[in-house]
Amino acid sequence: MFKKYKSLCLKGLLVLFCLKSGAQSPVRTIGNVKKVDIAGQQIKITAENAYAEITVYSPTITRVRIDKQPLGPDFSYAVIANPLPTKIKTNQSAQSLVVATDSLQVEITKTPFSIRFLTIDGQVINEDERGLTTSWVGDAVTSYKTMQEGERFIGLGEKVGNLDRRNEGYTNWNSDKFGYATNVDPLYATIPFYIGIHHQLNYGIFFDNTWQSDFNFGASNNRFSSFGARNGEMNYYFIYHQTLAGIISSYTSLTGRMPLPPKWSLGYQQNRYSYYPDVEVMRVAQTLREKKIPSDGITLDIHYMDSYKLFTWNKERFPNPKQLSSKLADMGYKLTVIVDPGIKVEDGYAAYESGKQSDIFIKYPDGKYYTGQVWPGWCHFPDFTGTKGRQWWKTQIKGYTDAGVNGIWNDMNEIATWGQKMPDNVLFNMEGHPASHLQAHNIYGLQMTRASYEGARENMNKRPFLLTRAAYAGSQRYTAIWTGDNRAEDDHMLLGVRLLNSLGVSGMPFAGMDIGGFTGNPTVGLYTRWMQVGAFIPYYRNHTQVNTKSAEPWAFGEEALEITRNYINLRYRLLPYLYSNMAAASRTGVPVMRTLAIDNTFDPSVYDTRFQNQFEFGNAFMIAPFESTKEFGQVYFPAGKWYSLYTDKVFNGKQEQILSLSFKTLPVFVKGSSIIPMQSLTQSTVEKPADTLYLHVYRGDQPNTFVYYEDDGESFDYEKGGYYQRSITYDPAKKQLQLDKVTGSYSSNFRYVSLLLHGFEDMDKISVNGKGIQLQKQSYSFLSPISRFDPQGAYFEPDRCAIQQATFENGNQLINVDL
Ligand code: NBV
Repeated sequence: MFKKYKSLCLKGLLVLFCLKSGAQSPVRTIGNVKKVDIAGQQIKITAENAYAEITVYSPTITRVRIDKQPLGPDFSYAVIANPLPTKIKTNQSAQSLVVATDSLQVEITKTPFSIRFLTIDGQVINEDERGLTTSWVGDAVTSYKTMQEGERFIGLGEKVGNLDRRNEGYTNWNSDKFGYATNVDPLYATIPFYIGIHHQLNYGIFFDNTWQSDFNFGASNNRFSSFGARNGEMNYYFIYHQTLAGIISSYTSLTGRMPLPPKWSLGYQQNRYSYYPDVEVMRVAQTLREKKIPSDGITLDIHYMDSYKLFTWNKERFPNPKQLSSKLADMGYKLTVIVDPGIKVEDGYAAYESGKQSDIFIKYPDGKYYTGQVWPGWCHFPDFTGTKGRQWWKTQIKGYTDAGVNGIWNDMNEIATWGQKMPDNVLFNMEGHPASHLQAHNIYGLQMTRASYEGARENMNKRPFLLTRAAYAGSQRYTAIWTGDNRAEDDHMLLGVRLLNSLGVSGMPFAGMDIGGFTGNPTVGLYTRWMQVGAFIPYYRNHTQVNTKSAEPWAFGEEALEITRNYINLRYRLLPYLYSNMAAASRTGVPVMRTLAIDNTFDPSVYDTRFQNQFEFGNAFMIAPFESTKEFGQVYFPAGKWYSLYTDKVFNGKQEQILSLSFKTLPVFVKGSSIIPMQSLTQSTVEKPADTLYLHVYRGDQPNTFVYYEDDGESFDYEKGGYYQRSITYDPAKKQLQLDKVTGSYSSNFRYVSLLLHGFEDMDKISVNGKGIQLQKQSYSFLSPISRFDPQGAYFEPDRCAIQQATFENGNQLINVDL
């Protein structure tokens, strides 16, 4: 006993001695720089305890890699860009090394190693917190950055909390969170990219590390912001740009942009867990048409399968899927089906047998397949991180596309298994560099959607629609995303808006949430408000859990149906505007649904928690969503001049207003100088609109350009120039509207342009290419009256705006309109 005590004391003394002498600190730092090699745009650094590599990717992007051992081969699932040839200047002294492009300086201090990013005129954008810099605790690596005065943080993808993430901490580990509370982290997706904002400067940091990662924006400390991972390299891209939109563009130049979605996926989608059998699907489709609710998509959830076995159809419920999809197609509908990664272990089941034969399932280190439990029972899971696994999956996807399916909805791809404790030691191919589950987990969903997208695209030969729950940075190249199993609660509607806004600044512009809420039953008020907000959400889908009440637009009474229809109608009339904006997002990465912080980055009010749910839909509309229970709402108007969508009443910018709220209308405002192309109402995107394009222009003080875009909406011809694109510029100083010459080889669907002028009451004439045209005074409404169930007259007579209208021929040539 005494002997044991004596030896324990000796051990304790030894530890104390080691810590005091600094020999054995549990934290490993980089230490002093010993050697610097400059080779073109790359600087290799050897320090006392680590190795670093600084690579200039472009004038605005610099990459930093640091590891304890010499840096290994470079590999990323997220980054698809290579460094662009960039002119750099270097300046080295005994104390430091400065690498400068024409818009950014990177300064490396040598004793000890520490990095600062500065503007060309020397303002600090971001700097390592001296004394902490980048360091390791065991294998976990973290970079610590000095918290700048007043610094705000936005982004990080699908993360709960406020728009400004200051004082919060987050973890990235894709997780299945059924009916999550509004403060739960992590959720389903990992996008380790955030934007820091301070002193009229903004920057982006993309930490490309797939292990479980942690971000700290001043949580439990008053010194630093930090990002790190449980293992792997410190590997981040630093992006500096003057505008926030420029940062998003730079980030998506690295990780890729959304391919142009098929137009039908921007229409209204009707969904539930699950519509079956086939006659029920047809009943829903027919009811939507009968009740004149414009719609484009119907989705089949897991009950279409035979005992939840993937790539099978339940023969009783869906005896002839091809016939169903073609009947739906005749009615203007596209069919989307859910796919889960788990393949049931069952002898004789075709996918199981062929998966085994092709040897594509993930395994334990001893070569035995990993088996986890999901809907069908015990399952194996394809390894999407290798060509063989993806190739196998693509051949299976063909079964769906052959059956006339247009959309693939990728669920449970975190991977979700019952128990939620998938073992760490399951192995993945990782393109020939075997990795454990710990490293592969966060990219499994990304690689699954890659295989689904490539399979669908190859087989269909037209644009497929893809939806996913789990994601990693770069997922936008293949898929849209939705925010999983939310609840039918007001807070969830507003949280959902913030999640989608955050996904938008994080490179994923095509996003949606379960409108109406997945778990529980919404009140009539909440359902209606949510459906109104949905009209301004890129992916507009109503979805609900199994065993909840019906949640189709007609399930909440006549009044809710009328109001909901009014907004779905508006959505369809806005399709030329939305489609053009989606095309812009696929060119630039800048999202359609966007936090006000994108255009008003340095205005503190947009981060105010009272106003943080307000968002823009393109740069013309501002939506102010409020809880369905509120009678009054406080709205903040950022700089500029804002028109009420319904009355054209003008609100000046940089002020707050208390507005009374109504169940029948959602507060929507239009920015002065906006240009909004619209079309006549159709019941689906398959139906051709009338041949007039309605071009709304709002008088303002600032010049504004809208890039109008049209194409066939379904093929890949646009990649070869098969589009119709023109810039439309409104210049108030010149009193001019100019429709530029068209580029691309597609012919517009619109023979005429009808100009609808808002705020131009003093005018009675315009001239189009020198020819005078009389303006017609009109009263106009974006909504329809609601009168169907009140024989005494209109139950809801929407407000109207006074506009001036004139119509002229469209075409491909330049059109000059003098106002
Ligand atoms: O496939 C059923 C559901 C689906 O409706 C939902 O949207 C997914 O998030 N799925 C999850 C499986 C489990 C639901 C409890």
